[in-house]
Formats: sequence, structure tokens, C-alpha cells
Amino acid sequence: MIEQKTVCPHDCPNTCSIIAKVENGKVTATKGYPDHPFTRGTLCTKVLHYKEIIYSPERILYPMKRVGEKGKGIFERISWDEALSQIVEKIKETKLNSGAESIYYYKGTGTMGIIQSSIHIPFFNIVGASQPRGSLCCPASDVGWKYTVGKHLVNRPESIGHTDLFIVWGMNMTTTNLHMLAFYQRAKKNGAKMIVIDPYRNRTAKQADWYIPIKPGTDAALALGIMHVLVEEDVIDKEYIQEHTLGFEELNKELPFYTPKRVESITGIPADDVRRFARMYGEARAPFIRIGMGISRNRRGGMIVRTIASLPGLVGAYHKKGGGAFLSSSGAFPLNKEAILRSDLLQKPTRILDKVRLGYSLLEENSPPVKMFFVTSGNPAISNPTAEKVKEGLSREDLFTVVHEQFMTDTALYADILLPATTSFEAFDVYSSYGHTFFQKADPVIEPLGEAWSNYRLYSTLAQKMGYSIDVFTKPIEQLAEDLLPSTLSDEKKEAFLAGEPFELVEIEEVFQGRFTTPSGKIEFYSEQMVKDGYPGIPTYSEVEDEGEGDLHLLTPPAHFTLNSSFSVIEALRKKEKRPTIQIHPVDAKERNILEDGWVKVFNEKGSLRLWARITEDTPRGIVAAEGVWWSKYHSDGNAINNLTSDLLTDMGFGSTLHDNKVSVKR
Ligand SMILES: Nc1nc2c(c(=O)[nH]1)N[C@H]1C(S)=C(S)[C@@H](COP(=O)(O)OP(=O)(O)OC[C@H]3O[C@@H](n4cnc5c(=O)[nH]c(N)nc54)[C@H](O)[C@@H]3O)O[C@H]1N2
Ligand SMILES: Nc1nc2c(c(=O)[nH]1)N[C@H]1C(S)=C(S)[C@@H](COP(=O)(O)OP(=O)(O)OC[C@H]3O[C@@H](n4cnc5c(=O)[nH]c(N)nc54)[C@H](O)[C@@H]3O)O[C@H]1N2
Ligand code: SF4
Ligand SMILES: [Mo]
Repeated sequence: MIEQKTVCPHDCPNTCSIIAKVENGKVTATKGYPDHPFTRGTLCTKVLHYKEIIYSPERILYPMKRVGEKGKGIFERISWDEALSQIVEKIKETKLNSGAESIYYYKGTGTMGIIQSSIHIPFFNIVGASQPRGSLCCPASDVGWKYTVGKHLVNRPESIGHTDLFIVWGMNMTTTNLHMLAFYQRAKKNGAKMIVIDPYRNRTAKQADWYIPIKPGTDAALALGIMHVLVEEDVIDKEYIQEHTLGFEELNKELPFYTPKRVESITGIPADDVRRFARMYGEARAPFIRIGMGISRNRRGGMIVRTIASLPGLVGAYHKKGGGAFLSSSGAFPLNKEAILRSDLLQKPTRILDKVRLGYSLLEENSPPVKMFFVTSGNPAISNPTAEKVKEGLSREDLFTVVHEQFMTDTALYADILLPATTSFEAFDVYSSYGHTFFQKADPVIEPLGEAWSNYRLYSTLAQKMGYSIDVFTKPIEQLAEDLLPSTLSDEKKEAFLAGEPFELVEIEEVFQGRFTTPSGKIEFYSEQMVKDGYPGIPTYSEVEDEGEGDLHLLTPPAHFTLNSSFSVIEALRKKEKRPTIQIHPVDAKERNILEDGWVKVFNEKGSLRLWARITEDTPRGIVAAEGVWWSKYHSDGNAINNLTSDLLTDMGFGSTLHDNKVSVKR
């Protein structure tokens, strides 16, 4: 038996470092790497089951071509040679007949490894394909954060160990960020308190000292209400504001509107609670806010994150040990990503299509229509909003679809050519993180199963077959990884890198050196750049019209035992999640004659599906929550949750509004 280090490739802020036990060339167990400063020996339940992913009888292990109707999943095995020849021929034919921009691609977040998740980009740059913009995840929060405080990472995630007031704002950390939450234990022992602000009582809220339910999409009003009270009661740090912030006067002109009473009418939080929360915040020695991803998945998401990120500026918390705010640690990785992305290979700017609006792009985009479509590391047929439209688009007879996958996902069912993908255990990669600051290289743990290829092998081979002799596709992958590293890396760190040990690319103190990385070097309560970009210059709450039909607000948060649409192939995990469920308040249920838990129809103008209603006071009145993205085949009627979500975009960053939809529920 040998033990080998690797890294969890999933789209998860914990980016755990894994020890794989290997016997006779087979992975027999996975555990957390005890010496990794953030993983500290712990993995989630999902990845403790990883060998069931790797050796699942449902793995796709050979290239296949479609021989039945699209969507039916009837395939015939072919050789890699045949598959690649067909793809190359189709690219050439499509370029000639419809132009390069009729080729389009979709990359999901199946692997976060830097090389495997971006090696298709130089390829499609040379092809001259249409390019995706935005993401399903949380680009709005990135934009809102950057306008306000600049680059990511002001306060390290571990520093919550020193806070006295921990605020989890729009995140289900127990499910999605357990490793950061673990650092809170120390603070808790010292008497710190935890507040969770969320529209429904998620797993994390159940552990909070104080759970504050809020109407979805109204968080900016709450943050402004807190500021209102802080100013009114004069507990702001005037010296800090003077030295480290810009535009307090403009902000202060806005604050009188946000009286606790008015905030109550917007957010549903009683005025006394707004005041109490503000006092706790103002009195805390070092309050720390963990801002979640999902909070930005609505039409005000960017402005919400901007407003919350402004709050620590009023009390100087960003500069206090244990205080501040955290959204992402991506600023801790100054990598030379252009070594792979190679934007210089794009000969002219090509058409840009919104990722969130994939259904629209496949069905309605006409200049030119999409004729050839590549999917890599993603399952857009169900993870994308307007999923039904995506499937309709994928059904088009005149569309040629190539899917590179590990499993027969909803998307794979629509492939013309289906290619087998390795798991991360079968491939080389390097990993940064958006939840901690450690970089790590991972060599393959085992040989690829069957005829599975990594993304790198697929796109570099395709490039060579297309006659693209560019060095990213020809040099050894280990060399490509080294090209990413900053040139200033010390010998000691280089050694850690080569040994596959976790290390920090830069001294973290260098990432935030006391000055913010905005144009002014300060926290920008007022942002000139935002005005130039067509937004209000100061944090604000704006009304938006309700969109869509239905009398209940649908939240679509993550499930605990699956990750987006991944992991549902593992029966043991599926069983823990039981079945596709919707949580509904007892009064809302009763009004609909739903008197006990059972099957209901959930619908709106976009679609309809059957879900198991769980009657619970964890969801307040007017709100329903459906956790997880189940494959259609695990839904009793073959539908999927994202049939109900819209492709409206966030206010910033071209993100999804997955938490911003209306539905009706019927027994
Ligand atoms: N209703 C609802 N919808 C959601 C969400 C939600 O919480 N609720 N979450 C949203 C969010 S935040 C995100 S980020 C998206 C994610 O949506 P997707 O990007 O579609 O992610 P997954 O659903 O996990 O699918 C990833 C697929 O990649 C495959 N894969 C894994 N590794 C590799 C590899 O190395 N190579 C290749 N070729 N394939 C690989 C896996 O088998 C898996 O099928 O979903 C969004 N959609
Ligand atoms: N187990 C597991 N882990 C995961 C994932 C998974 O599917 N399963 N997904 C991974 C991915 S891709 C991502 S992006 C992250 C996501 O990690 P999180 O940020 O934790 O997840 P979110 O949407 O996706 O939802 C977080 C919370 O935001 C709340 N919320 C929604 N709208 C609002 C609002 O307007 N205001 C407030 N205050 N709260 C709101 C939701 O009710 C939910 O409880 O997790 C990653 N980790
Ligand atoms: S899914 Fe997240 S918590 Fe689980 S092992 Fe991977 S990185 Fe860690
Ligand atoms: Mo995500």
C-alpha cells in the first residue's frame, strides 16, 4: 500500500488536500491531508466516498457516437481515432460553411484544476469560436467586491479564530465551507457569537447564536440600516474613515433614508432587531463577515455584496486582527495564467454569448446560429437556468454536440460524440483555491481507467490534429505548470511545489499591505468607476419588479451530500439526500391543502416538476427552498429544478439569478 497526495478538484472553497491510499494500482481509500494547514486532515462525506466515483460502474470509459435520437442516450462504441477524425472534419466543415463563430463551447466547474479547466481556451481561441461570458456561479459578487475594496483577500479566512462576532451572510457554511468554519471554534471558546443572515434556516443557521431571516435580495437595505444606526449612535471610527475610505460624505447623505423602520418594511426584519444587530456590530472588538456566493444570485447581487463589503469600513474592522470580511482568497495566487489562456491566439474579437442564457443561444441566436457545440466539465442541461430550453437547444438536429464527460449526465445524453474523461485522480494538475491561500501540485494517483482522457490530452491532441503547432499543446504538462508560477518564487517554495506540498505563492501580508487595491487605495464608499460603468456611485438599495408567475419565492441552494449536479451517481449519498424536495412553511402548505409531507407540483410559466414537500418552519412564509441539482432521471417525472429558474442576469458580472424566481405549489 502506498499513500499519495492529491487535491480535491471540485468547485468548493475548501479545496481540500487529499491522501489517497493505493493498493495494486487501485485507490482504496481517501482521507484529508493532516499537514495541510487548512484541510487539517478532514474531508467531507462526499469525497470520503471518492473511490465510488472513480470505480463507478456508470463511468464512461470509451468514446462513443450517437446512433439513436438525441437525448435518448443510445450510443455505439468507436475508437479515439474515429472520434477525433469526425470532430476535426466537423470543425473544418462548420468553419467553412457557417463561419468559426458558429462553433461555441461551454466549460463547467467539474474540475477546478488550473490546467484541465482552461486548456480548451487556447484551442478555441485559434479556432475563432464564439466565447462564453459570465457564469452560473457568482461573478456579480466579484465585481461588487472589487469596486469597493479592490482585489480579493484583505483578511485571511483563518483569522475568524480571533473574531468576537462572526457574521455568516448568505452562505450555508456547514455544507459549503466547513473547513473555514472549523477555525471559528477557537473564537467560540473565547466567547464569540455567530449570526447567520439568510432567507431560510439552513444547516448553518441552526447552529447560530442568532439567526436573522431576511427577504431575499434585500440585504443592501439591511447593511445600510446598520450603517444608519452606527452613524446615528456615533460608534463609527472617524479617524479610520478619514484615512482609509473615500466618499463617506456621499454615503452619509443616503443613510437617513434607511431608518430601522424603513429597513423593516423592506427586509422583513423587525426594526428593534436591526438596531440590536447594529449595536452588536458597532460594539464588537473585531467583527468578521463571511459573505457567501449565493447571496449574489439575484438581480441586485453585485450591489448587495458591495454594500456589505462597505460595512467594515465604518468601524475599521478590515485592519483589526480577527475582523473584516471575506469573499474569496483568489488574490493570493498571482499566477501567470496567460501562459495557458494565450489570448494572443485570438486573431480578432469574436462573438460573446452569455453562459447563463445558453438555452437562448442554442435556440434563438441567429448571426450565425450555433452549429457545433463542445461541453467540457459541465452539465448545463440541468445546471443551467431555463434547463428545458437548453435541452430543446441540444435536441436540434442541425447541431453537432461533443461532450467530454465521466458519466452519462443529462447533457451527455444529447452528445453526437461522447468522449470519456478522467477523474482528477487519473490526471496531473495544479490547484489554487478561492477559500484558502495554499497552492498545490497533484500528480496522477492512478493510471486512467479504460480509454479515459484528461481535458489536457483531449485538447492538445485535437490541436495537433488541426495542425495547430503551438507550444501550450506540445510541451509537457509539468512544464506548463511551472510556466504558471511567479518568477519570484524562492528555491524553498519551488521545492515544496515539486514535492506536491501545499505552500503559499506569496507572503500573504503582501496581498494586503494595509492599503486597498481600488483606484484611490481606499475603501470606496463612492466609486467613480461605478458611475462610469453606469451604476450608482454609492451603495444603495433599489426596488426591482417581481419577475415571473407564482406566489412563492424559490431559493435553489446547494444540497449537503452532492455538489451541484455531481456526486448523485453515488447511491449512498443520494440516499442521504432522500429525494428531490421542496421545503415549505406549514401555513403556506395548509393554504394549499397540503396537510402532510408528500408529492406536490411546483410550477411557473417556464416549467413544472414534482417535488416532495417537506413542511417545516425552517422556510418562512412566502419562501420555498429546493436544495440540490438532481439529475432528471432521479426526478419521478424526469424534469429538473432548473426548469423553473430564469435566465435573467445579475446587475453586475453577467451571473445567474438562481435564487430570484417565483413559483406556485399545488398538491
Ligand atoms: N438549482 C441550482 N442550480 C445550480 C446551482 C444550485 O445550487 N442550484 N449551483 C450553480 C453553481 S454555483 C454552479 S458553479 C453550477 C455548476 O454547474 P456545472 O458546471 O454543470 O457543474 P456540475 O453540475 O458539478 O457538473 C460538472 C460535470 O463535470 C464532470 N467532470 C468532472 N471532472 C471533469 C474533468 O476533469 N473533465 C471533464 N471533461 N469532465 C469532468 C462531472 O462528471 C460532472 O458531470 O451550477 C449552478 N446551478
Ligand atoms: N455540499 C455542497 N458544497 C458545495 C456546493 C454544493 O452544491 N454542495 N456547491 C459549491 C459551489 S459551486 C458554490 S458556488 C458554493 C456555494 O456556496 P454558498 O454560498 O454557501 O451557497 P449558495 O447559494 O449557493 O447559498 C448560500 C445561502 O445563500 C442564501 N441566499 C439566497 N439568496 C439570499 C439573499 O438574497 N440574501 C441572503 N442573505 N442569503 C441568500 C441561501 O438561502 C443559502 O442558504 O458551494 C460549493 N460547495
Ligand atoms: S468537496 Fe469541498 S469539502 Fe469536500 S473534499 Fe472537496 S474541497 Fe473538501
Ligand atoms: Mo458555484
